[in-house]
Amino acid sequence: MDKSHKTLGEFIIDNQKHFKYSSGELSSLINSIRLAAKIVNHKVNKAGLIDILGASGDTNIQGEEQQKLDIYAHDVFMSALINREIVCGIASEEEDDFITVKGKHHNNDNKYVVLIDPLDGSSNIDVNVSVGTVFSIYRRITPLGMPVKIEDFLQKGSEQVAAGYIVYGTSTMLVYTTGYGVNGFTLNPALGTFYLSHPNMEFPKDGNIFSINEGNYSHFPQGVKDYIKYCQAEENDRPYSFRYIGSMVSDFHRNMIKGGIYIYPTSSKSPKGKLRLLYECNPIAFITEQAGGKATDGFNRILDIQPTELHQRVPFFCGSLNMVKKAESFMKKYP
Ligand code: P6P
Repeated sequence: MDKSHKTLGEFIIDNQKHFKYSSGELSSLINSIRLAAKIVNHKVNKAGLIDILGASGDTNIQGEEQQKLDIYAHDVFMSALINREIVCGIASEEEDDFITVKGKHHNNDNKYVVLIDPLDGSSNIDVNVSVGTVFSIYRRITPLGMPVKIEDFLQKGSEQVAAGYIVYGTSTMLVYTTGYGVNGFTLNPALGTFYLSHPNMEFPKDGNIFSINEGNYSHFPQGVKDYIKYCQAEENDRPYSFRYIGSMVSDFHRNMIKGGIYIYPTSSKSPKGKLRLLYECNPIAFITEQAGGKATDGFNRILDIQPTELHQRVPFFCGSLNMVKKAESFMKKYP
């Protein structure tokens, strides 16, 4: 099986020409993420056997209880990214502010910033449900040689040069785009090698899976309530299925393969939504559009939103083109 599949390393080399800016730096950056993914995967896969389950006793800037594996994953990705002379700054869900990386010559001449959710869905770790890492890569916009600034991180999602996720599921996959389509790589744990298993991934234009936490139904905007009722209506020519894992990366990955829509709307409990624009919605939206899907906040394209703060939240409607359009048609009735 593995003989017929290109490795991630070979794929990166073959597609080097696509990285319009990079003389290999972006390739090296993807390689550092590959390494970190293997290390985190190794820990995630044996979480029940070592003292890495449960809460760390700390909370992040969102006031959310940090899991031990959250912090472990954060530390692994930080060291993998910092050790390569490519990144000048990193923003992480687990850090209040961004991290400046001066480089080994302390001259701030690295070109890329990375924004990352080291372990999304981490509340699922203790119950053995899949979790994920999401990352987003930009070129800095402030002058080389100067310390990175907040505006390097607050760029629109349309400016991303690469984005991807790792899903630590029944198998571990790394899925990413550099703006030339979406490709998925599956880890062979015996060899420690990622193989190209899902070339040129495409979001089905239609689907019948909707992913939303219906427990919050009474708190949803009326447009979302109407869309849910539409999906559940008897007269539907195609019965919908409700699938919600509680781990956005896993729900998204399944929907991209089978067709579907993931919605995390505003609610009275989450007035701006729950998902973070910079290191969850933007990278997933980039991948979505590259695969032919659609990602909005219910009204506006996610990649066009001008960020104003590092950890800002937005409502998120993401998935098959025609399903998102349908959901938006209900939202538009209640602007
Ligand atoms: P709720 C995980 O914390 C996450 O950010 C997403 O991965 C997931 O889809 C969502 O939150 C789950 O949130 O409020 O439905 O439990």
